[in-house]
Parts: sequence; structure tokens; C-alpha cells
Amino acid sequence: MNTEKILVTRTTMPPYEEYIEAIRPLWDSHWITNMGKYHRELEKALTGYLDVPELSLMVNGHMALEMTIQAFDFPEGAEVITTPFTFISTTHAIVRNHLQPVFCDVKESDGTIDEDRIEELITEKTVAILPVHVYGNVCNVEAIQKIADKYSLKVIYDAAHAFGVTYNGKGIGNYGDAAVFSFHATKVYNTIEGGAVAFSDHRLYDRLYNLKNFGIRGEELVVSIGANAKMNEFSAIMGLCNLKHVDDAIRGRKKRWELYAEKLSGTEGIRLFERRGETVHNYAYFPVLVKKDFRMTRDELYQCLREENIYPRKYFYPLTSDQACFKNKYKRTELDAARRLAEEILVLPLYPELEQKELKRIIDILSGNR
Ligand code: T4K
Repeated sequence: MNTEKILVTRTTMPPYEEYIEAIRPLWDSHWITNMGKYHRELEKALTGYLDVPELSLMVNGHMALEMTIQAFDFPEGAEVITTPFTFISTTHAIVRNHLQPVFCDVKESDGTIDEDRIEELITEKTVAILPVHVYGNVCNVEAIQKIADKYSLKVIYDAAHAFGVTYNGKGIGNYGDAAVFSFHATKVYNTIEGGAVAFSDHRLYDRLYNLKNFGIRGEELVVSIGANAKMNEFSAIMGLCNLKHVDDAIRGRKKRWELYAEKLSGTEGIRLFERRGETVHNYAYFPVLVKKDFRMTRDELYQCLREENIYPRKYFYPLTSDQACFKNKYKRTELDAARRLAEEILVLPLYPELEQKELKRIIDILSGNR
């Protein structure tokens, strides 16, 4: 058996010397945080790369979500319609803002929120919709915006998986009132830990700035209550270095993604998600659905791969609404499709350096060729 573990992903890093050279100036300036030179540079560079009107950098994707929700100043106890088929951060961010998540079912075709089920969940307490572009699959942004406009709701996208995705020729961060990205080590693009919020209303820039920096606006002036969610200079420099290589990284992912898709799309009992047209994808993950007619269950396949030193992940099982901290706490809604996906999902290893022979080994196991 191959002894090297193949994990679900592997952090993409710039060449060692490149990063070391890039951080050298920090030893001259001794300025390593609090919106320094590189923080400003990265904010500008990412505004361009993501093709968004404005952007605010944050210490991580989760705090970016929390701060964004907080920036809208929703009344305590208000309801936010969201998806349970996501990483726990999405739901935590709502609840930690003293708001009530209302879980909406998702579409089996792509795992994103089912826009046809949103309206029935709206009450006089609803203030926002918080969908997730899960795996970089683009939500039905047009339909969601239409509903939001009809009921005067805010739309905050969790775009943690959608770095670099474009839809209809526009960066994905242009949709909704705000879109939140994660630059965690496990993502297509990383700043070690990091995140950002994209938006078009300039007032959000100031609100987020205050929220991420204690509301400080001068040595003797604190204008509002805030936390500390700033990105430091080592992370910002990592971001600047990684940005130079991210297109190559996405190309590397694409090549591997396409090989998986080509070889697995005909496999009995394995289904792939559909993707919307007009999308430039980032190939962030390779999720498969293990259906009843596959020769083993999802959990048996998960175990079988682990025995081969291959470590896929069940992103996202269980649903966040079924996690111990949330179970039976919020309004009961029908989540049949989401539950089915959570039972069938398996995310296979995908990263730019994943070797062809390893990729082939994974494909062979799934295809029953070994
Ligand atoms: N919204 C959504 C929809 C999200 O998916 C996430 C994060 C967020 C919001 C919040 O964003 P952040 O606050 O995280 O910026 C991982 C990530 O920690 C998390 O960022 C990510 N979603 C989630 C889907 O996956 P775990 O618990 O699976 O991570 P872990 O430590 O098991 O790592 C997974 C694999 O990644 C490892 O097997 C190997 C590789 N890895 C991991 C680390 C930490 C590396 O190669 N290098 C590393 O440094 O949560």
C-alpha cells in the first residue's frame, strides 16, 4: 500500500524564497499589523482580481461573515433564511449575531439553496437571505434577488468556496448586498487564515472597518463598538504572493477535476453536481454523490478509501441544523433534499499537485477497476 496519505486538499504555497524575500521589509519597518502597507496593497489587488466594487479584508472567513451580518444591524431575534448544507461557520455566524436561522431546503442538482422554497419561509420577522455558493456552485442569484427585492430583504452570500468564480461575466462578489470569501489554508486561494467581504455600498466599508478595528478612528476617538478582526501583514504578504500563482493553481485543479469528471461520469451509482451555464468555475472541490445503485454505501466507500490511505471528507454531513448545538432549536422546516445530499456526499481529494497516478488510483477504486 502507498504509505503517503492523500488528504482531501493540500495548502497551495508560493515558492519558499519568494515569501521569505517578500516578508523581509517587515524587519525594517517593524509594522506587522493594523492595516499596514501590505493590507492596503492586498485589498486593492483583490478588488481587481475578484472584479468587485469594494472589498474589506478580514482575519478569516468566519469573522468576515459575522462582521458582515453585524454591519446590517438587524434587530435581535430576526430571522435569516439560510441553507443547512454548509460548513458550520455559516450557521454559527447567524446565531452568534442573536438572529434565528430558518433552514431552507437545497436543490439536489447543485446543492445550493432551493430558490423555489424561500418564499414560503418568509415571515414578518425575516430580514435577510444567506445562501452559500457551495463548492463554488453558483446559486440562482437572479431569483434570489427578485425575492429579496419583493420583500425588502438583504442578501448576504457565503462565497467562502467561490474565490475567482465569475457568473455572467461578473465576479461572483457582485451579487447580493455583500459576499464573503474565505482565504483559509484549505481554499483555492489562501492568506494562511483570512477572508474578505465584497460589496458595492461604500457605507459598508466604514462599518466593517469599525467592526474589525474596535471602532477606533483616532488616537483618542472610538466611534462605535467593534471587535478585532484585522488581517496581519504576514498574511497579507502571503496573499500577495499566492495571487501571482492562483491562476496556475486553478488551471492545475481544472485539469484534475476534468479527469475525474470524464472517468467518473459514467460510473454506475456515482452522480456529479450540475453547474450553471455562464459560469467560470474555480474547481475548488470534487464532490460526488454516492447513490443507492453504487456497489457500496457512501460510508463503506469512505472507509474503503481510508484503508488505501486516501482521505476524502463528508463535506457537509451532518447538516448544520442537525448538529448537537442546533438540533431542535429552530423552526422545523422540510429539508428532504438536503438530508439526502448529506447522506450521499463525498468530497474527493483535489489540489493542484495531486499526482496523476494517485488520481488514477482513486478513480480506479471508484470505478471498481481494483
Ligand atoms: N463558510 C463556508 C461555506 C466554509 O466552508 C468555511 C470554511 C467558512 C464559511 C469559514 O471560513 P474560515 O473562517 O475557515 O476562513 C476546513 C477549513 O478549516 C474551513 O476553512 C473550511 N470552510 C471547511 C470546509 O474545511 P476542516 O475541519 O475540514 O479542516 P481540516 O483541518 O480537517 O483540514 C482539511 C484538510 O486540509 C486536511 O486534511 C489537509 C488540508 N490542510 C489543512 C490545514 C489546516 C492543509 O493542507 N493545510 C493546513 O494547514 O475545515
